[in-house]
Amino acid sequence: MLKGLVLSATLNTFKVLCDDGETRLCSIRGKRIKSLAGTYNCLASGDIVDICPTDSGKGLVEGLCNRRNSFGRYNEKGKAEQAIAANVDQVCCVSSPSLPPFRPRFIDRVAALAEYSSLPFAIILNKCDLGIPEEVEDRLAGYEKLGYRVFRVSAAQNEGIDGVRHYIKGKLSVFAGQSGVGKSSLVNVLFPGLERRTQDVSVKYNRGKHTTTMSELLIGPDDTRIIDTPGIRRLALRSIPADSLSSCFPEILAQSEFCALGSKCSHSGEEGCSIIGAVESGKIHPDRYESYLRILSEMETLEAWKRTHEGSLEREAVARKEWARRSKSKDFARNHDMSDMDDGYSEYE
Ligand SMILES: Nc1nc2c(ncn2[C@@H]2O[C@H](COP(=O)(O)OP(=O)(O)O)[C@@H](O)[C@H]2O)c(=O)[nH]1
Ligand SMILES: [Mg+2]
Repeated sequence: MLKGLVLSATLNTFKVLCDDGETRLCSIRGKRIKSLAGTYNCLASGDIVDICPTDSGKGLVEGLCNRRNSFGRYNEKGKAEQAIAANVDQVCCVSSPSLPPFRPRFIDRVAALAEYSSLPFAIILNKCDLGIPEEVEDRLAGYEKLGYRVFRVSAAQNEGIDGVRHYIKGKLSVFAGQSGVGKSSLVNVLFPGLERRTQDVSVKYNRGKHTTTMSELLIGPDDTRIIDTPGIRRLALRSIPADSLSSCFPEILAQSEFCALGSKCSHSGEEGCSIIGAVESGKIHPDRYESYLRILSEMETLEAWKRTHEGSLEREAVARKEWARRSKSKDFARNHDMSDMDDGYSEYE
């Protein structure tokens, strides 16, 4: 049995660097790993696994070592938590000042996820050769004030790269960001010789196309490792409980100790809550607060949906079972036209 590091993962094939130095294409023995039941993809780049080598260049995953942490999102299509990276040391959100446009709300979500896993967070603003508009500089200054590192770079012109190189040296960093911001281009300048595929930003939609279709862990000099991720368009934060969200915004967390309403306060407009005052006095950036409120209301909508539908989903399951049982009986089928029974369930999705 060998230990191995998962470099990339699709639903059922995993590229694993084993500790004998060989990279093997592996599948999972028995098709599933118990501890990950219910998640969208079972293994993620960065996972440490036990491998039993089989044919040359192939192997079977026998087990998964406990994750130190994982970075991921809720996959709307698969309707389950999806780990994009595991066991990372830090999270870097790659952004661009334009092409695709700067999206601070997206950055706020990535930052909140990093905070939730207690991981250091940094912003790499790529494409600085395109110029940095003043409002983007303002926002970046805000992030720096929060203690987040901000790197202004250009992968195309090889500018500002040394700072990033130093920051990621000897660590495992996940590069998250919208598609087209230049994550793969950055990996290419940081790890020359790798030649990751990059692709022109789709001009029509002014947002990137997806070139990188799965996360991939890449290894450079000095034990520096990067997980290059596919462009993320939507980042649903369902893994964070609603009442932990305020602690994922350091400036809200810092002010919440002054909130007269105590730890039960959701800081979303309760009378007597001191957070609004902190927004008004400039201690909390109004736009960060807006991000907080949006994520919170998303979470609360979901919670409310769950509460109102819990009963009806159970009833629905019972009804469906009963329907299946009865429809097996021929008489029943003959007496019932089934053509309009197709899809009364989709409204719950
Ligand atoms: N102007 C400019 N374009 C860049 C820079 N870095 C990457 N690009 C371009 O942006 C597009 C998307 O890059 P890519 O690395 O595939 O982005 P990814 O989807 O985030 O991996 C490509 O056409 C790159 O040539 C940069 O620093 N400046
Ligand atoms: Mg890419």
